[in-house]
Amino acid sequence: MRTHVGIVGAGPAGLFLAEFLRQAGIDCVVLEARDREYVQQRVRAGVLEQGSIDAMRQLGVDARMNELGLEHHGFELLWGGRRLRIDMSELCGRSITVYGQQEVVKDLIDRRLEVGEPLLFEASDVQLHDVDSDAPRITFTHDGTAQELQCDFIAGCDGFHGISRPTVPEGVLQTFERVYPFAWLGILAHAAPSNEELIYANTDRGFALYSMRSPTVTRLYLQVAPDEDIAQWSDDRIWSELRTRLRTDDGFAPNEGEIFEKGITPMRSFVTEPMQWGRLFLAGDAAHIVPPTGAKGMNVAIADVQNLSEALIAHYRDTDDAQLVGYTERCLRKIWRVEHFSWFMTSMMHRPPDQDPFAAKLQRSQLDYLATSHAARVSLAENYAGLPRT
Ligand code: RFL
Ligand code: PHB
Repeated sequence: MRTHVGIVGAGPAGLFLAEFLRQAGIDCVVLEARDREYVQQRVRAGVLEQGSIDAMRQLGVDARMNELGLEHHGFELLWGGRRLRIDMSELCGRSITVYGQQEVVKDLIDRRLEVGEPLLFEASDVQLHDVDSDAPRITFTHDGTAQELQCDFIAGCDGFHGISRPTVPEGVLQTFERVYPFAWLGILAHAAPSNEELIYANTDRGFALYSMRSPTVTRLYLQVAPDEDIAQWSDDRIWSELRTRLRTDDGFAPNEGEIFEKGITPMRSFVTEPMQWGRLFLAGDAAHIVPPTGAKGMNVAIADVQNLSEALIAHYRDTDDAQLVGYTERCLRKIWRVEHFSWFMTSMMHRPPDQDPFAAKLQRSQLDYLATSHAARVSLAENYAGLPRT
């Protein structure tokens, strides 16, 4: 088999890239380790920033998002029993849309299969070869048959635990990392949201996040220990902890209902530089991770592949490789802004187990500053709503 671009991974990065390239007349083959059902059911992100909405619209895969997505003009911070609303539309003229990552993934998979372009699920033993030559190859097994895909370029869109990044020889990549001393326990519940917007809560018992997926489904998170045993969290215990952490002086309480999904997510900041080696280009979680407090991971994955598709289009259409050469530099401008913002939101809202009184006072001062300073709120709003690619 031969193609222009071999794409490893059918998460948001791989699927967006495939559709951007297809619409520009560039062939690609997408190889995905998991089955279709698994990929479409995997519960993850929920917040799309404007650039990601625009990408869905540009590709014409926005029909269900327009119907089911929930546009939010603001979000709330909660501490000391009081809520502060950050009015993004007023502060920076932008909004976000709550639309589950698995819906985005489903829309893109549907499109790819509708147009009959190759997307191979359950591709096993995927390996990259001759990546630093002009003729890179991917070998894999599909339907019990060993296969080889010859490509011009390979896009490593296979997430943090994929095989693309480890293919790069030692010494080429530099990594930057922070691991946080806490994790998130996330649930989905059949309960109508009792607040229209997201609430990020900083409490003595740790962080909590109130979010939603639809008019009948609430998404909630609790800060827990990194090695937390989920078996210790009965539904009753989860609701009781959520009630306590999300309590406000004005009487807000989450509606409760049947919990139908439960999981624990570790928290990490991670960047690898450069994001390319030879003819391999890394994109999305394969190259960088942010803690989910800023709601940025999927958005920055989409921004990466917008950059990569523009670079590949310039290569094929104009025989101009300047953008391919500059891919890492362009991506990293947005990534480091997002890394800083995600670290900042995480640090401001969580209670590390070893927090000393000095750190607690700084945290409180930062929150009070937001309550009293328009400039501080503008900065928070524009980062949360997402800064444009440059
Ligand atoms: P993905 O989604 O991990 O997709 C990678 C794909 O590659 C496949 N794969 C392989 N395929 C072939 N061969 C191999 N050897 C392979 N190894 C792996 C995998 O099966 C998978 O299908 O990476 P991608 O595309 O870069 O997308 C990144 C996003 O998924 C991620 O950043 C976000 O989910 C992060 N995130 C959030 N991002 C946001 O923008 N807004 C949010 O509100 C938000 N909330 C979250 C989040 C992530 C969370 N978790 C669970 C990590 C909330 C949570 C709880
Ligand atoms: C979600 O709804 O899953 C969600 C929302 C905001 C975040 C992270 C996750 O910061």
